[in-house]
Amino acid sequence: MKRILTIQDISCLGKCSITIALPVISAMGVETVILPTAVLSTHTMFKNFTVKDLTDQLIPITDHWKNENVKFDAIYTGYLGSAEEIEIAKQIFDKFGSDDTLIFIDPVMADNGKLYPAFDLEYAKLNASLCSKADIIVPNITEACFMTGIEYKESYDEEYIKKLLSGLIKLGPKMAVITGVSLSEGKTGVYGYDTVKKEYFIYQNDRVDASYHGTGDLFSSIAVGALLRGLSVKDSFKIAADHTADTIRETLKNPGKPWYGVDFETTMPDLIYTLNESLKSS
Ligand code: PXL
Repeated sequence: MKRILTIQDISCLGKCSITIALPVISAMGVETVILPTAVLSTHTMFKNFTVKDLTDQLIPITDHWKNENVKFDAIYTGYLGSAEEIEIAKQIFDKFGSDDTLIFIDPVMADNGKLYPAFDLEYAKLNASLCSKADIIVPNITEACFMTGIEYKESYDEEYIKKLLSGLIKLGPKMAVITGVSLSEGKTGVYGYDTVKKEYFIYQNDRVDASYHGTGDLFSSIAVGALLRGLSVKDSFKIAADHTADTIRETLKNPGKPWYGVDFETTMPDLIYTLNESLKSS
């Protein structure tokens, strides 16, 4: 079984970061080791959330693993709470990374043209430097703008997305995949560039007109889980995009749906079915 390390916070209530990554990636058949950067009462879209920072634990915990000779097939970072945590994430890549370790970075910090409350421009620059170490980065358009210095646009064309991709690739990752890219009415999906194959790839599905917190974490967890199970990059991102959209659709049907996250628990059996079917035919 492949083993992944995911580094992000635990938002106890909120269905995001580790409370999505751990159940989803584990259910996909990949051993999921967690390194919690902080424990929050909820994610930061709630008012008055509490935070217990765990930055001082990151080195001792990973030193212990290193002494136990633990190896990881992939390291996946999501929401990192501070500049110091970004620096420590870089050290952890160096500590455990080898040519066979997939470094997958979701530079969670912004959406809809704005940085999340905890972050500033300096943090965005540091996130850009973290991305230089990645095999795959998966920013949304807003995050891509903050990291490349390119102006954010609500309406755009394919040329604009290619310009963002080229800016992201200059940061140094092997592959950049921009999420939430809508190139025609009623559609949305991903647009990526692979520097090894020197090719663009695009996948669009039907847009669901609702936005929920944690859907980016669901998308990234599925993509990295599928990659570790051996699916191709294109199939992994297709499953991630389709399943995230299906989960938002299912959530909208639930009259008692929470405002703060999606019902990924309801759609988990479908995800595992789709994954198994894709593995059979790949
Ligand atoms: O879903 C990303 C995320 C993760 N963790 C925390 C957050 C957010 C987004 O706002 O606040 C604590």
